[in-house]
Amino acid sequence: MIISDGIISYSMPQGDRRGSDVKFFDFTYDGDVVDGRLSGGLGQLVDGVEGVPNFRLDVHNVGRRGYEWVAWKTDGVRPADADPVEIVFRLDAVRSLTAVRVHCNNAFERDVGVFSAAELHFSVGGKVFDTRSRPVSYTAARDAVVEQPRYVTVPIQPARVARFVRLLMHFDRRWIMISEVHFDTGTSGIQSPLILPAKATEYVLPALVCVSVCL
Ligand SMILES: [Ca+2]
Repeated sequence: MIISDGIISYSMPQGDRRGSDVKFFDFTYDGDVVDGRLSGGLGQLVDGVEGVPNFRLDVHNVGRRGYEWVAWKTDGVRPADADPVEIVFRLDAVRSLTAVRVHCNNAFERDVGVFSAAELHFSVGGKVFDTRSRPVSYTAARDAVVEQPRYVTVPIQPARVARFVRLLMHFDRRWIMISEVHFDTGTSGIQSPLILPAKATEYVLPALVCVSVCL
């Protein structure tokens, strides 16, 4: 099984089709796929492969154009009125988290854009979120100049301790298209992530040094 940044599984809706020939699915997802929902597994969001700007290319010759991207579209409503895309991540242990980084396409000429806003909700046990802390809200500056994909960093300050993270991404344009998600883990000065027992009570840490654990 792939393990990236301590992520042992993520759950989310399956990606959408674009036209008749391009599917922005998570093709390598190894969990359950039921009625368009993925749960309990890992796939292309943590495989280390980033998408290229032109999502209509098959740059790796896998027989699928845009293979690196997983994408969702608004369902006939204005982007501002569409439900956000929700992804719930399960980590291998309770960790202190200082940022989430999402690799996004911004091909706005084709109605693809970085999310307008993101929210992060935290839980130790996975059933109840935000019992001891408020969600993190982040507003992304709209870029209508550069279409190049980029990592969008959602800072978590102060750091939050959690084993489950719910990420909500709000639409800015008709499509949200992502290819990687990474978590940054705070440390207390040592070169290893702070990992607490799963039974630890959720609490807020003071601001810590942000050290990427992207492997
Ligand atoms: Ca990927």
